[in-house]
Amino acid sequence: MTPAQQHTDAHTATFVVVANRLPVDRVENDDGSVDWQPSPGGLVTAFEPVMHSRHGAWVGWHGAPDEDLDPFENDGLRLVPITISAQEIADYYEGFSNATLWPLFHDAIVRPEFRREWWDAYVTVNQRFADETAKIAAPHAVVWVQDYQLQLVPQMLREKRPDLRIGFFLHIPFPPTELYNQLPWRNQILQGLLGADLVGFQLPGGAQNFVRLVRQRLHLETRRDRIHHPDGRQVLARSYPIAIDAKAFHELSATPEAADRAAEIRRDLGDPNFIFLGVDRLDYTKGLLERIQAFGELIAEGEISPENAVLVQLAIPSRERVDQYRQLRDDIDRMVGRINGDVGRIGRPPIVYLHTSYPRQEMAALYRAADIMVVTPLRDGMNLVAKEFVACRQSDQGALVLSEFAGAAQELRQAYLVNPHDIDGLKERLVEAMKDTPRAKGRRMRLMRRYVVEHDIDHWASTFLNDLDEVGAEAQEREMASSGESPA
Ligand code: ADQ
Repeated sequence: MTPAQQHTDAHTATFVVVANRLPVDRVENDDGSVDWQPSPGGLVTAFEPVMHSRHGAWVGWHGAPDEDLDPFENDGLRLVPITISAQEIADYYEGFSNATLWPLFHDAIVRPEFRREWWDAYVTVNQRFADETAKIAAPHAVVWVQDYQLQLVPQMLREKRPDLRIGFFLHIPFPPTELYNQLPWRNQILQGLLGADLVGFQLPGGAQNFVRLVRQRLHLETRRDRIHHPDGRQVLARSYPIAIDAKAFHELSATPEAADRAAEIRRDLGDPNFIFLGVDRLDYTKGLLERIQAFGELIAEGEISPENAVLVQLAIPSRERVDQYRQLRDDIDRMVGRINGDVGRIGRPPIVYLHTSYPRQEMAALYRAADIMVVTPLRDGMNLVAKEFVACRQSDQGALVLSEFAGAAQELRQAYLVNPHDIDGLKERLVEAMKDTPRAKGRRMRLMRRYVVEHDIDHWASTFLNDLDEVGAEAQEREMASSGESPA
């Protein structure tokens, strides 16, 4: 790093987002030069307005192991890359984050593995994120730490920089106490989170689980959503259900190009009466096998005819070096192959399975083309796909079949709610969503469309940041009162 960079990078960012990944992906041009492109579906849309208006910086890993990169600017965003070694990726990311915390926080659908060397790497990498953030944050800056990979950062950062206003948001569910208590490092994670002034969760239940654990395990005094920290601070634990840029999605799906593409997709699928659609990261939490099984049984029993219905399932490849994910991919391949094979006719298969990632425009066209969106996670913090589908509707038609175990079910109450563990119940709901009258569907969709537009991503980010400012102002008042000064 040059001395000039050191000077500009030191203590100047008044707003900092800290996340495992930077919001960009590296692309190599034909001439060998390197460019950075915004990652698809990233969180950056939520932060863009504040990032620009508040001199923002983003701290995160750039995606390549063992590589030191200097901070750089991209598209007006200041990006601060964190170096992570290949061994740390295996232990901190694939290990502790994705084979310990991810399954534990998702109802232990898959058995979480507890390994001491993974924990050690988690501590080391969290400390590195905290150290780098401490170097660039301006005095009294607002720092917003994201997600389960970085739960120790708030406390580590506060130790170095008590002047900062620290927020934390957990994108996945916060588990019930009975499950959480399996974690050998349960107290350390709670203490890590308590370094924040405001700890945000997707749902009120998650916030309540956290407060209860803090009381039971750390014996701190709590009152509703407020925790009295022994260092004199008050920490707030509240829910902020995450949202999408509903207007942008709607506009993308409303273009003539999207209309043409949606019509083309329909034609290519053989003009069925019903297009069922599933869109997921390939993850065992998403209930893909349950959904495919239910659809397959309906086909086998003749409840759904492959002549007039098709299930299009997109699965974006994910965490392919973690064993359970490889296993799931094989299981899905086998199940889809069996169902399509059993239909035993020449022509179009009842399930079109695409194991790839698509650009946003294509996603918007698919959402527009779909008649019945099927979202069946066994547990999900929120699930943005459900909201994206609703935002892309051009009229009040179409149906959303949604798992009760997705955070989104607490907001999209008018969806066809379902328990995905109950395959018969799921089959009934799929048929109901298909056979309901346009009027009944319209009533449901109208309310959900209104909700998704009114509660968009700007609303989410500004509610969180306003609350964080408020906690900050309260803390300042308390400090002044205790030092005998009167507030300005
Ligand atoms: P995820 O588990 O990744 O997020 P989700 O909320 O559904 O789950 O977001 C997935 C995103 O990926 C969506 O924006 C979707 O459009 C996109 N996507 C999925 N398949 C795709 C494909 N084949 N091609 C292109 N894009 C695809 C975590 C939590 C969620 C929580 C979010 C945000 O697990 O519960 O909603 O964070 O907080």
